[in-house]
Amino acid sequence: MDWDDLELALIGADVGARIAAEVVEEARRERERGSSFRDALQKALLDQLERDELRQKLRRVGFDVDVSRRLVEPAGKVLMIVGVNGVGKTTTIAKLGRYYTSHGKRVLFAAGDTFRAAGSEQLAVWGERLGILTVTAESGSDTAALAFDAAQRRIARGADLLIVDTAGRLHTKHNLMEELKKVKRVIDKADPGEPKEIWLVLDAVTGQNGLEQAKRFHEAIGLTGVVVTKLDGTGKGGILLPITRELGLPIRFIGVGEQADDLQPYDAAAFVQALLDAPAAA
Ligand SMILES: Nc1nc2c(ncn2[C@@H]2O[C@H](COP(=O)(O)OP(=O)(O)OP(=O)(O)O)[C@@H](O)[C@H]2O)c(=O)[nH]1
Ligand SMILES: [Mg+2]
Repeated sequence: MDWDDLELALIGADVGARIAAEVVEEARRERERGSSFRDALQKALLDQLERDELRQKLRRVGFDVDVSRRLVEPAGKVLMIVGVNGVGKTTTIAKLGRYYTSHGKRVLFAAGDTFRAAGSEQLAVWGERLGILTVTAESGSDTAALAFDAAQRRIARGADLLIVDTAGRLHTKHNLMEELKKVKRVIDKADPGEPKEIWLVLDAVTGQNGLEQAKRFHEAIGLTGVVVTKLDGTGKGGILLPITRELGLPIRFIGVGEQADDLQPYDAAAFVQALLDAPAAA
């Protein structure tokens, strides 16, 4: 593969034209310094993903920080999950519930998707399966009211983490984004300072459109992280580069299937490996 092919492959993996050009340029320089093609590319990709300077420094002096063994600790007690329709929000919440309970945390769910009749029930079913109490409300009722109730219940129970589901919405719909802001405000009323975490769920298959979604949600409510789902169903996933680079948002987890265990803490090095091994970059 020559440099032009590589650039096209990166664009094909949804890295975006500008970042693809930067990666190729840096890989080229590395190659000139004597690295193998693969090592040069790996280093160039990692540099794009590793915004954490300390981690970069540690890596340069030979320490490999293994994030997969470290608990991804949420900053606060309430985590709100947002995103467009069908990206995998509710399934991700189930997976996060499994992850955090298996790390000894007491978790509570709020089935905030009161928009669809089955939305709330879908999470309640997961909750039952996982042994996690799910606060539900009737469909058509107010998500903010449910979130308020759930935030109070978390405090009363002394649970470590409340994860709040929301109905899928288009990032272009003003009134729907206003509704999310309201949910956020109301949680803060019940539990001042919360939610400290608001994670956007992105479907890897949506490619560059995912960047646009992330920008809009970020502007509207201030995201603190991203979960990228369905990486099992695509050789793409390059969208992670512009998200960390252009938005400066950390990727917290990746989703790799439909079961409760199909969630992995995000590890830049492992991700780059997968990108290199993906058919789109082959
Ligand atoms: N292959 C694969 N499928 C996934 C993954 N995450 C979620 N799904 C599937 O994607 C579909 C939608 O998932 P949901 O969790 O219902 O998505 P949602 O964002 O809550 O959807 P709405 O509430 O309707 O907006 C389901 O069939 C899930 O099983 C993943 O990481 N890999
Ligand atoms: Mg849902």
